[in-house]
Amino acid sequence: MFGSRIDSIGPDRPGSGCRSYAPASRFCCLVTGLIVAWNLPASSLAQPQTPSSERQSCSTLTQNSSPYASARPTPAEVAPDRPFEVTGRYPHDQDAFTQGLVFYRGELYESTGMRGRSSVRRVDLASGRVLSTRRLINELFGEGLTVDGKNLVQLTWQSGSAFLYAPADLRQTGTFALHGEGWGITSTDGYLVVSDGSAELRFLNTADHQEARVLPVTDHGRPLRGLNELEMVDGLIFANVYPNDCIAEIDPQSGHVVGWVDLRGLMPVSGRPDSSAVANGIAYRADTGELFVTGKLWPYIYRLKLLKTETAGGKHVASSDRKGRRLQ
Ligand SMILES: [Ca+2]
Repeated sequence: MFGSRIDSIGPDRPGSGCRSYAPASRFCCLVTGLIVAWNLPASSLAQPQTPSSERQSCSTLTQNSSPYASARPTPAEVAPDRPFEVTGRYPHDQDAFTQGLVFYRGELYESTGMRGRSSVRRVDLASGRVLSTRRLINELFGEGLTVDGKNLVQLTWQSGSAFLYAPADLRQTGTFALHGEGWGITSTDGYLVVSDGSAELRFLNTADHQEARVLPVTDHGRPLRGLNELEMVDGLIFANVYPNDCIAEIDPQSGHVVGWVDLRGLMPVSGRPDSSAVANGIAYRADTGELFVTGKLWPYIYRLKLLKTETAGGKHVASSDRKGRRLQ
């Protein structure tokens, strides 16, 4: 079982199925709320579906899917992968074309897309049950979701509008005009941060939704296109990069990619309904330091513990810090 694929893990009891992707020889399993860790040979944790020697880094993969392919990163230019452990797996509505995922006061909220199927919803993490939902009109395509301090804020794709909702009952409380396309959104320090699939993030003042600044995002000097669903994680902007299962860690001041969370192998391609079912959905619980990720039409939400890293021999490896809260 330890060396098997994630889809061979047992039934969907919350928190019962777990394994590690960290390169630091560690496997964690949550059993009745108690985490027990064993040190296992690194070979037993190997997860990639292709040999590591043939596996492209997220830096290379995302650049290869852009017009900048000729400027392919050299090994020295590849931002490091963030080691992590998978500490839980939860059922997720497989009809949900996930575009946004966020926690607010311990409750999980999700935005779904596709015309005629778009919604904002409150979800029970443990069971995957949709507790309440607000559907968008058929003409609208739901996109990213965040909280501005008291309201949920949901983007739409190409209709030039965003909506505010009361978290308690998903009652619409407002709307505002959105310039250009809406893809992902998160919030930080008085700003809403919006992506539109380009290599730029726009910071909007939370109070009046006016654009305050534009942040070009680069990976070793190369524009990183396809920025999608967003989440603030310990001062960094995490971004799903469409259409890959890679999360970029972005410095909000410089726009530089400082690391990657490589989700390839988390959800087997064979278990996806079609090619649109890519990783998209990041929600962070700052109180526990846990990251929750999913994808469009994925049957699961995964709980990850990010590991603190140290540099050893030029490579980033997981340290013994079990809190996983602080990113370096
Ligand atoms: Ca998010």
